[in-house]
Amino acid sequence: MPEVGTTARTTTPTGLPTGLAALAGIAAGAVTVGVGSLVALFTGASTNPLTAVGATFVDATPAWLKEFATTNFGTNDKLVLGIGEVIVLAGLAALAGILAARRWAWGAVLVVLLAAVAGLAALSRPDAGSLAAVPSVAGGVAGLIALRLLIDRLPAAASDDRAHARTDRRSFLLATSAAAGLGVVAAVVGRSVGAAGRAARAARASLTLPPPATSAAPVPAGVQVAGIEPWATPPADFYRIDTALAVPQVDPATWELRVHGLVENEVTLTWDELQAADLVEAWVTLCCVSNPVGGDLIGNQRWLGMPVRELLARAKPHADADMVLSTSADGFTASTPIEALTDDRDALLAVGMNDEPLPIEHGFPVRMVVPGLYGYVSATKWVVDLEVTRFADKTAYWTDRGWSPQGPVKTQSRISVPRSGAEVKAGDVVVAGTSWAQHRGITRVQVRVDDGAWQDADLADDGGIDTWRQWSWRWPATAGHHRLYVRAFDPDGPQSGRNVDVIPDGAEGYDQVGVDVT
Ligand SMILES: Nc1nc2c(c(=O)[nH]1)N[C@H]1C(S)=C(S)[C@@H](COP(=O)(O)O)O[C@H]1N2
Ligand SMILES: [Mo]
Repeated sequence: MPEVGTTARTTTPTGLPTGLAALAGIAAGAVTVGVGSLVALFTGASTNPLTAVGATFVDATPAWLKEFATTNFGTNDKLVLGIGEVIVLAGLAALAGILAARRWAWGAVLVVLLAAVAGLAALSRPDAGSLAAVPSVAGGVAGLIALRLLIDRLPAAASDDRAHARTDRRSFLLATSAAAGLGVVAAVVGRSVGAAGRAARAARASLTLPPPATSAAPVPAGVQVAGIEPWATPPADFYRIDTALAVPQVDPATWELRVHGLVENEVTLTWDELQAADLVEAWVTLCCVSNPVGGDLIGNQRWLGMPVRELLARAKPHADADMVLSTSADGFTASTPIEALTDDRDALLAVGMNDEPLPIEHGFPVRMVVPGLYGYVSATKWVVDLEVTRFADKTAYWTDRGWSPQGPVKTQSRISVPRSGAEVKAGDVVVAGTSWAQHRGITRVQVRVDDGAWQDADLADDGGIDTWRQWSWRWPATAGHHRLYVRAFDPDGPQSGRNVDVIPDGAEGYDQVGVDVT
């Protein structure tokens, strides 16, 4: 037994206050995380030990678990992951405390192991620098010191001197809560300051985008149906989907986009060269393959960017290339058919959204936007690399996790009003919503009540084939419980009514709402 104190206390295993030892471990764990988070302010948010472990876990997660997480937690999946991580860590830290109270070396080894796992995770991130493990090492050292100091102050469970025992206990609890409190504050400060991304934020704030060489055609006022979601999604409400636990911080001054692979000329595009190109403005509706029928992982915005086609023309792809693998600063990849990037559609290296530089979490400074394809195969944010290749030779991030290598958007519809479960009065009821078939266009929308006949809805004005289209229908509602269905048509015919899950290449089926008419 190592000495665990010099005052009168028992050192027999049975006499050790296990609960207090666990508390000491948890406090030391908080110190570890707190110090790690503070040091990560200097080495980058992705080197934060909790973030690095979480990100490694995300990349290693099998498709079914990820699918479960997005289905059940939606865009809160990152929060749920963070909470899960803290719970697991608290358990392991408590164990380290209990072990250390019995035999110091056991507890110490567990702390070192945990720090080593975090450090290795940080070093293995695609955007890791040589200092990536420093926060984990610093956190581990601080955690070891804290653990030792607290274990040395552990009061005995059974003591003859009750007054003495009480002061011992009080001073231990004070030291433990101080350590835990400081650790948590440091972790919160480290994360919130780091997440805000000072460097990228400052760069973004000082930017002015050049005007478009080709402006988007004016949007007809009649694209909007009254009383439903805005046709132009406010950037703050634009859905966000990515694998990044720490939003990549990319400085436009050092940003480069390398084009290589099956090309005649390797090309490297800088921010200044991108700004000097003829920029195009286009309204494009972006949506996620994980969007369930009726879901809201979809948004429509005006993007500003350089056509990818022009950059590829400089590189001169070989004739046998059929795919471009785009890679982000944090190692995400997407496989886009080369045809979608070289035909006449507005496939953009986007720098602007809604007349402003891209929001940092939507890909600042440069992302891809390709009309007609789901985001996972086209919309790479924080893009830094384009490899011209073949579907037969390379696979992208989600394809390696069970999703289809190709992801054209499926024609879909959503009923926005009335809401599911609504109670409405008999008589004229407005049924309205949105349909999309990017790069094909919506030609017709129909609504069905219960098992009645399909009825044509009124289409709102058209914002172009790359955007969603709103519609409305006046329903002569009769008393009772009714179910409303919607389906859209593109130039190839009606959308699929089969119920198909989102994996592997997007959901199919009719959106429907149940309504009580009184
Ligand atoms: N770097 C990076 N880009 C990414 C992703 C990602 O995980 N990492 N996710 C893609 C997916 S699945 C979608 S649906 C869109 C979402 O873009 P948004 O967050 O701007 O709405 O980004 C795409 N681009
Ligand atoms: Mo997505």
